[in-house]
Amino acid sequence: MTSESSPQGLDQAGPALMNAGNRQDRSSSFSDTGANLISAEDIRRICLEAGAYDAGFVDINRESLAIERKDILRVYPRTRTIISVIQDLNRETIQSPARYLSTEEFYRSSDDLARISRTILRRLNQLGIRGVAMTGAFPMDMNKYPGKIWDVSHKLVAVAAGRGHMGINRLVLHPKCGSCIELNSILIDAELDRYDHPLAQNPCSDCRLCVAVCPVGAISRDKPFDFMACMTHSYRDNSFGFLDWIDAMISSADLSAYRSRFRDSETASMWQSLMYKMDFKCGCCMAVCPAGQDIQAGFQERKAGFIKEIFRPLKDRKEPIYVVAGSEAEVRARRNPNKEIRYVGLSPARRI
Ligand code: B12
Ligand code: SF4
Ligand code: SF4
Repeated sequence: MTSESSPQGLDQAGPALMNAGNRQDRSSSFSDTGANLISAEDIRRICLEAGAYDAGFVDINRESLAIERKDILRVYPRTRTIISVIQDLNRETIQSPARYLSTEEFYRSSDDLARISRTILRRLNQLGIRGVAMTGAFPMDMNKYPGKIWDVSHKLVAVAAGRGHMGINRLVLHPKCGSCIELNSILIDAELDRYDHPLAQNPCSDCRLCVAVCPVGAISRDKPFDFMACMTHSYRDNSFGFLDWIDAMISSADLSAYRSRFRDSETASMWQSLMYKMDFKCGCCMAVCPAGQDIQAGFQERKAGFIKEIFRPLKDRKEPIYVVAGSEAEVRARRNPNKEIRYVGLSPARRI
């Protein structure tokens, strides 16, 4: 037997689940009477035993998930509960000016989170609970590109499940480990005896370091998040940049015209992204955020040191910044002499 088919800890969790024995036949006659409620505490224990840093639960009818409900039910029509699964990241790696290490931390943690989510689901399967584990980010539904290619917004689920609140940087800030988390959601067919609710307090301290560090001005306290500015830069090697790359290859008259749009280091970066996984060009709004108990006390005591050691090396990092010509992002990026403007030259027909 594999460890998945005989999960560790199942025998401890099993007897404690209310009416768990009845649930084995539930799939053949699914009509939710609400009679067989599952213990949220037991499911939480299964999540933590599987390696999750934290987990919370939301019912499918929650008002704050109204805009997600149709997509959630399309993915899994029997969804009754959504489990928000949280994985913490190693903060020091996320903060390093060696951004390729930060990229690696994202991906290794995503892999862990995917494995943890599947382990949780297989344990629940053993108890007669069925469901679907989402992906943390990619792959998504590219038939919907350039629209809403994701089906479940893990941020909205995590907030509804009381795992944190969105800060000014638009990331979910966990009360303990702040912004340095990745999220996933598991859709299950069971109703629980208790659900979680949004936290009373937002861990965001309004320090605005995220606003100051963003090289393209995507984050502001009062304006909506500039999705395009962030995506054009940080996701240079993603779908949007990839289309630009194909454009450049097809429409350049010769090699020097191509190299004016993609110099060798940029072609090499695209190669690396295709070979390994997409290189994030930024993520600085996560790196500089001092929210969360693990970091907030130390930050308050030695703010100047934090600015010098963490904020300045990222803010002053010499690097290319990718913008659409004439955008507000270009204006913002030009204010920092350490940044070199590089245009993403998508033809107007391709711009979102
Ligand atoms: C699309 C997407 C992007 C897009 C758009 C980002 C965005 N803000 O939506 C782009 C490509 C720009 C992006 C970039 C990044 N992303 Co991203 N992305 C996603 C994805 C696929 C969906 C995000 C989503 O739900 N958007 C919906 C929009 C509408 O949400 P929103 O802008 O926050 O607005 C809603 C609410 O926030 C609220 N709202 C709006 N404004 C404000 C303002 C305040 C102050 C508050 C409180 C609320 C609020 O109302 C809006 C409507 O409901 C998720 C994975 C997933 N399936 O959930 C990952 C995800 C959100 N990304 C993540 C990460 C880590 C990143 C990057 C750091 C990656 C990087 N290294 O560059 C950057 C950070 C950018 C940022 N500061 O948000 C993590 C976030 C983890 C966390 N701690 O929250 C996720 C959850 C992936 C994961 N599995 O962990 N991302
Ligand atoms: S990832 Fe970078 S570009 Fe995107 S919002 Fe954060 S700081 Fe700005
Ligand atoms: S950096 Fe400061 S303002 Fe931005 S989200 Fe974090 S705590 Fe809030």
